[in-house]
Amino acid sequence: MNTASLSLDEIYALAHKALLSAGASEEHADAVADVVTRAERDGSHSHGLFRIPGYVASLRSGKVNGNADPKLSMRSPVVLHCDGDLGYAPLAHRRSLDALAKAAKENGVATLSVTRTHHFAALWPETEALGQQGLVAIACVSYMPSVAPFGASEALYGTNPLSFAWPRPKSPPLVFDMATAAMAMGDVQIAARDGHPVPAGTGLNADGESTTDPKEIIKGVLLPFGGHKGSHIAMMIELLAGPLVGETVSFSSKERDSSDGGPPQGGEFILAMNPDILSGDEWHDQSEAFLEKLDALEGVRLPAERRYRNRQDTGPRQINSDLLEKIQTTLLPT
Ligand code: NDP
Ligand code: PYC
Repeated sequence: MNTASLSLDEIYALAHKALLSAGASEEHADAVADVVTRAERDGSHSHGLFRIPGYVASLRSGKVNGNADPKLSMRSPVVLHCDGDLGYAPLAHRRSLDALAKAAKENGVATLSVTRTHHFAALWPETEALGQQGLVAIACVSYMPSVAPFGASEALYGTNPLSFAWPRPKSPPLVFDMATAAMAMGDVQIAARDGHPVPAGTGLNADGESTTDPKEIIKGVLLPFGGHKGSHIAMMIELLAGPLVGETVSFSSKERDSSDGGPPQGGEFILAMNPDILSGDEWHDQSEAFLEKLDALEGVRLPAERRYRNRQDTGPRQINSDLLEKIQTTLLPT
């Protein structure tokens, strides 16, 4: 794979310019470019610049409102709702997460439902931000049918990621963020682009047969991780990020979608919990002892450790040359 070296500032500038020139407002371009840059910084390549062509396509098609004005409202002291106004999720997060944190800190537990939004990013930016404020957080979104429920060979579930954050007194929060598909679609697409096979069990071809060829999986279906157990977690996310928040499940999101290659309209469910209220202020003694024991086990590494380590390197990042050329030649003003 040919790559080019870009500083984090250059990555931000490229994303920001492409979004602005496709019609995003300054606020949206900044919020999305920030999330894209942080993904590249942390090594979350499938949700960094790789997503810019999809973001631009959905602005150009008019599906996403580049001038969306997300509005936060309180349905109760602990139930917050953000109407995304058909824009991208990162600006809705900027306008809602501090209020969610405040409600959870005061009341012990609070939820944020985000509706009429388009989520095309990793989920750790939202859970990590809540973890940094001393809260336990869970977030999930659905997508478009790409994953066959356990036992089926037809897609119904999205790749439906789930992220969890746990605050730590002396270190950054413990965070995991994972698709409930055996592999995120973005990583399957990157493997197809780079000509790499994917592990057996990732998906099926269009005839319902197991394959390690990512191009065949893109024409067929992904499988859930962990057989029936992962399948049920994907089902739960369909319900939490759809009907519970007042949005659609993946299946209906696709029916409404214009197939422009960008993210579908959908919802997000975020739960924040204050362990000081739920447990009392001794909670971290036990959790720290547990996490230290876990971390000390031979062969174990804690989730987010890789990202946090990557983050310490403030130098340039290697970006796929074809992707860079595509953004520079077709998505920027001439
Ligand atoms: P990975 O399988 O790469 O990683 C999942 C989690 O496990 C991460 O927290 C990761 O931490 C951790 N992890 C990975 N390898 C190990 C290991 N060997 N030991 C311990 N922990 C490990 O993620 P996915 O490919 O499933 O998902 C990638 C991204 O795609 C996510 O950020 C997700 O939010 C995003 N996504 C977004 C969607 C959307 O609709 N917006 C849809 C689907 C996915 P670490 O990061 O430190 O490696
Ligand atoms: O990688 O599966 C994925 C994905 C879907 C939407 C955003 N990322």
